[in-house]
Amino acid sequence: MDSFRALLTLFQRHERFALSTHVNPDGDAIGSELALSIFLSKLGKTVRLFNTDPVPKKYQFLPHWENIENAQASVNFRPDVFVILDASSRERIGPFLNSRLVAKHAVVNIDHHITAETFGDYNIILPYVSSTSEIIYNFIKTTHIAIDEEIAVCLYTGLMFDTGCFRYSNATSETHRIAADLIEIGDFAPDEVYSNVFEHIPLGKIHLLNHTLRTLKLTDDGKIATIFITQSMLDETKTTLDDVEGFVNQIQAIETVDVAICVCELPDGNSKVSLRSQGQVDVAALASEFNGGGHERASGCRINRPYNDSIRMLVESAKNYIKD
Ligand SMILES: [Mn+2]
Repeated sequence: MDSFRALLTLFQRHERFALSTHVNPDGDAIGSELALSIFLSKLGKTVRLFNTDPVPKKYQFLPHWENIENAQASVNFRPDVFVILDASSRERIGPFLNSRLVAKHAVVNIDHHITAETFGDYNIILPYVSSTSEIIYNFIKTTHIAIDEEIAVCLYTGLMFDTGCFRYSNATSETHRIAADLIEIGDFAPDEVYSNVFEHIPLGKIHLLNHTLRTLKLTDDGKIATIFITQSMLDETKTTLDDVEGFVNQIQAIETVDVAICVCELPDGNSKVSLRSQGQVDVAALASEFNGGGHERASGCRINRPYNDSIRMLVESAKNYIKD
């Protein structure tokens, strides 16, 4: 692939690199970031990693996670190349890094989100690839550097996280082949990675799930399911909006449901919405009615209305997508 060749040339020509990813980093964000940093070190480069948010405990089994510094640590570092991974937009790396970390030569944007903006000097955006980690795998495979044990566990973690343990439709045969290759190269047990990533749930999140499931409503035909989360529910369970991750998938799994809608009340009283579909309904189209976006089966939007109004509007619109 030409863009991979250009990327390798860019990497070979420069010496100092900064890497970053989005706020509230997940398994793909951290996995792809660490994998690329190991790769660049093997090329003999100076690499520093700066993230707005700390590495969550559950990812602290990954090699070199402790090399990830906070945003302020970048203040006197002027990289030749700044690589931003999995971020969707430049702003999503956080305000400090966005305004203060300036590259001498180029910004590289590597992403797989369908809504990804082309903010880089180099943009490698592959929306039909499962994860940024899968892109990094494919990139390294085109180079003379071998994927080693450390890179393998980082990339496998990214693949596993972004595919929901290979359950989502983005887990293609190619994703499975790559996963198998990484398991063969690596010195890790897949079940241990699973346990690290998915079985470290804080108790508060379980309480929040309990509160949230009590808000579950289905339309008469059972095809549209809604849940909501209010600020007072977050306060009561000492959780944050990040803890809501995964809830919408729970109600999408109900056997009659075609469209799952999760609405979070934001601190300003407006609504953050996640939409999921089993494949009958294109929820990217539904989200776009509310200026949002995403994939056919997973999308989101923001609505400048209270959560109860938002639910009503979303259910009304979703009904137009339901075929009898
Ligand atoms: Mn990702």
